[in-house]
Amino acid sequence: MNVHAPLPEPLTERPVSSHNEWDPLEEIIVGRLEGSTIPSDHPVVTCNIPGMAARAQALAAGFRFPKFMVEPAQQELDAFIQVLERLGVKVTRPEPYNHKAKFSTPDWSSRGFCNSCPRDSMLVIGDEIIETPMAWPCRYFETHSYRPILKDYFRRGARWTAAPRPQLTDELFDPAFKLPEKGEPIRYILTEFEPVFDAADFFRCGRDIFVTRSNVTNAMGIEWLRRHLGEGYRIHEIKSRCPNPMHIDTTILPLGPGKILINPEYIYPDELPDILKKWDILVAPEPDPIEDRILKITSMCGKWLSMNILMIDEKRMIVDPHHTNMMRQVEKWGFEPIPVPFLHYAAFGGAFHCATLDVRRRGTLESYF
Ligand code: ABU
Repeated sequence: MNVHAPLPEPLTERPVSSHNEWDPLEEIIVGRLEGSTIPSDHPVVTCNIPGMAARAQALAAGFRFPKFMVEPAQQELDAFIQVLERLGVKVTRPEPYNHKAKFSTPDWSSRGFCNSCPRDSMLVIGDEIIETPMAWPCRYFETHSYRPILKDYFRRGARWTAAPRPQLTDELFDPAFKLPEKGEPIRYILTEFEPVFDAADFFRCGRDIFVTRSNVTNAMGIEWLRRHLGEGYRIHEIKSRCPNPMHIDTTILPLGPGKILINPEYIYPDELPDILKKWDILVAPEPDPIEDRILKITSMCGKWLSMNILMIDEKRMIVDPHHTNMMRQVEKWGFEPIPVPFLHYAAFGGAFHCATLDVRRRGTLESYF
């Protein structure tokens, strides 16, 4: 199969329609880097950023990301968009936005961050797009840069919801929180003061939706989504051993019906929900180490970003060519990797899955279990 062959013409007229992570991709929102600002200092931010980047973030909080970080990431982003378009996928972009502007609630003030990762702030379930109640104060107004897109989808028939806007006052954060040491039970910085969640802590397999709790998603947030979606969906919690969990898409991700990719450090197969144990469990290979000093210092992400794959359909996937172990392994499993260099984007919070939000995939709502 020619991996650059465009997808067949869309069959659906719905502006938002996506039920899983692998149906043929028709339209995707891709994030933007213009206006990116180093996140304002807060314990919920620093607890999730790796050592060196966290120290730099604390010193430079509220300043624009420097050019030497933005420019190479922008080049990679532009090339990624070209690949998607060549594959016949419609690419939709948020507005450029001044994330450096200071904003306040009655309780606190902050500057913004960026809209590099639409995967976090919006969750697509079928024809509904849900703005999520995010726990990072600097992301409080992040969806505003997507509002023109959201209004357009809404005018064309999509359902558009915003979860209850959280207060993000001190009661939400455990002041005594420390990252667990090796062997200690996993704990989280969040209390159950109010529902919060990032969309990237969930993945969708039709009527079954899977979630990991994290330092940005609490039990109340998961329960809010469960009640909101009602009886048509089942939400299953997956136990992760990640000591600083933030987002499911470097821990476990479905690659197609019956195929689940797992991070062997964070997921123990015998602890998976029973329904997932029946799927083929594909163990991600050890990530290829990143030796470049600047990339290592500036990354906001962990080494398992090699797993942050975007499925174009059940066979084709976008993978970073740096991760040769992953490229070779997915080929052995019968997939067709499409290599796109993207390592510099890690400084802005992710790779292909994080940087995108698939709003339309051709397919119907199904039960895969
Ligand atoms: N937003 C996904 C990246 C999280 C990680 O560092 O693994």
